[in-house]
Amino acid sequence: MGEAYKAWLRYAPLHPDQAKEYAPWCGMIVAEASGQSPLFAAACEELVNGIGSMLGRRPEAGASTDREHYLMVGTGEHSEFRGVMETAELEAAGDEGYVLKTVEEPGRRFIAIGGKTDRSALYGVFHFLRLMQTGQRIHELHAVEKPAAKLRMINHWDNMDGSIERGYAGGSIFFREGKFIADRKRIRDYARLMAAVGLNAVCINNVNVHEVESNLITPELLPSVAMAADSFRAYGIRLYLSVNFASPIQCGGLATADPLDPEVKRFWAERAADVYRHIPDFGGFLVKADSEFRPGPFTYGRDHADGANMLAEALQPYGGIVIWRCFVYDCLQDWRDRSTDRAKAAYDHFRPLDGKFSDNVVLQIKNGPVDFQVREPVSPLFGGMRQTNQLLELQITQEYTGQQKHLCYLVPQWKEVIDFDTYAQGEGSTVAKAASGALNGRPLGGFAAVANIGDDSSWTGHVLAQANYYGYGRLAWRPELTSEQIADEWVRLTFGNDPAVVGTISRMLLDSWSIYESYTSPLGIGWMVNPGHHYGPNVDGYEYSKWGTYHYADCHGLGVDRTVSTGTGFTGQYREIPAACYESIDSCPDELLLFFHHVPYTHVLKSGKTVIQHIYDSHFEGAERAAKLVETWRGLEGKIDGGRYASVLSRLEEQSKHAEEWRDVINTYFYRKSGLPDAHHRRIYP
Ligand code: GCV
Repeated sequence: MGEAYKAWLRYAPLHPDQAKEYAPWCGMIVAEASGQSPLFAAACEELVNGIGSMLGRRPEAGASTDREHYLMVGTGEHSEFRGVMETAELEAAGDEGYVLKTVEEPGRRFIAIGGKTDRSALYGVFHFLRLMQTGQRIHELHAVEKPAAKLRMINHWDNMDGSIERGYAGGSIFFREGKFIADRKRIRDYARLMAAVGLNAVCINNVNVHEVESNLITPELLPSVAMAADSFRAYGIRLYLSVNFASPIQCGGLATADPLDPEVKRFWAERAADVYRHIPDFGGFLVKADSEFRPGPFTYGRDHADGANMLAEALQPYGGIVIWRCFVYDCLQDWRDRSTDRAKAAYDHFRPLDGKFSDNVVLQIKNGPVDFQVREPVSPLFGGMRQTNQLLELQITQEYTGQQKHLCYLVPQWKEVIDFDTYAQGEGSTVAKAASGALNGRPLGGFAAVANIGDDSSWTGHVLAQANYYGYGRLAWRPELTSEQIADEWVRLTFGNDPAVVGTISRMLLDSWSIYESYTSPLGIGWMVNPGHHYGPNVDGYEYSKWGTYHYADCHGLGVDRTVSTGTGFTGQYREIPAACYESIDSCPDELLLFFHHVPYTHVLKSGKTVIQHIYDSHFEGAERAAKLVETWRGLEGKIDGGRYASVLSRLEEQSKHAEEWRDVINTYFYRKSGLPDAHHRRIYP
């Protein structure tokens, strides 16, 4: 495996000056814990290997009396470690957080890493190694870190035939040809990458659970699921499964899946007992129900609370949870019917059920109300639920954002989502707080994201798409990190600390969402993609379809009127302040104008341009900026290894060509519709 495989755990040899600074601290490791737990052992192994690789010399294991200078890794249980840490610090860090502390006492100088639990030690070690890799000082450390949310989860949309729904980096790392892949080395390597960014939960199969995968909860497949769970457990990650709501029929031989039927309840109770016999720390079930042809409680005249609570009851004795998706809408809509609005669906379905879900149910809400478009407003459901556990669902895999052929660093998009103020409980009621549970004092909550991982040797196909996975993990741990901080950190870990490399790649990442948006998706309109695979431009691809995703362009203008006064009423799902902002064409931000309003092409934006001129300008500029990415990358030749350089270059070249296609298709389409010329007389094909 090449450099790309190591991702953010390369531990490349450090510059000699840097190495000289760190070396005195890193000659010996004192372990202040039983050392028996696999998690603690993984932490120590990581520290030894990481330091060995960066400094060229592996630290020895020793006792605190052996030397004056050392690293101490420990847990709160151990008296020597506890003596170093203050109780308040350990409590502040909690069960997953950790403390990093440089201690200088007469006769001994050391850095203590760890916290209350073995998991704290593991996360602390990854943090410490990150400091070394990114060239930071370790002499005066005093950091207390705690994750923002309990659940920091990854959803894989992998099928057992080895394919991945919306996967752009090869086949599944779990399954091939209907079976689990026997060699689990790759899963272990993957779990390590996950733990390094603080992720603690993984669902390994697609939310669209097909026939074979329905059997993952049966005795036939549970031993294999248990082996996968073992690999993840070694890095503190709990395994979850997506389940088919119709399993009682599919694999239980029952005639119904009605959640209130006693036989159905018995079926799920038995399955839960069996799952926990094989995997005592199993996380729980992830469910897509009554959505895109998946079965659900509606078939039996029941609601989502009936469905979710029935599964929750089955898992409750074992501490398991149900993650129930809110991506529920009518996918057989009639495009002629302009009163139905897909954006309203999740709120309409779930808001009335607030307070009716069991405590071990978490609702998983997509970041946008429609789907994972390039630009959408935040789902109003985050401001609407007060008595329900919530999980923010993001999409790392780039279904609508260039499919890992185009560069699109998504962290800035996610930041806008998590920093969005719902005003649910006055100013400062951000999505980050709602999702983590902090806003409403909920017992559970957090973040989930659809993986962009496959069996490609780079994990993500586009090497720079690793930044999205990395960034998601870091945000789920610490939502207040900035896009810039995360980009800088990721580039240093992945490509080293050469300032020219760090500056160039960080800039490319930070500009990339705006570049992609400018040639694909003006002013929040979205969906102008080829149906089915969703790659490449097709302005009317979904315009007359049943999926509820329209732009309503005609010869006068375009956009969807979602106002309360004249449109679908969607803006009314937000709390007063955001609702008023989106309702008025004057206050609605330009970048979301066409999501909320239908306007003439001659409407003047806050930028001073007309809508049509904005469309032309952004598409010309977007294609130019995509071409510049290629040139910028070429400037890095020789500064990074040849393999990764060439692989990224070829994708940027494809992106640049494809951006021209986007530019010409969109510009021509709107020129033909509007008949309005480009003020700058650039080439638009008539
Ligand atoms: C897993 C979109 C995608 C589907 C996906 C669905 C979902 O519609 O195109 O592939 O299905 O979202 O999130 O359930």
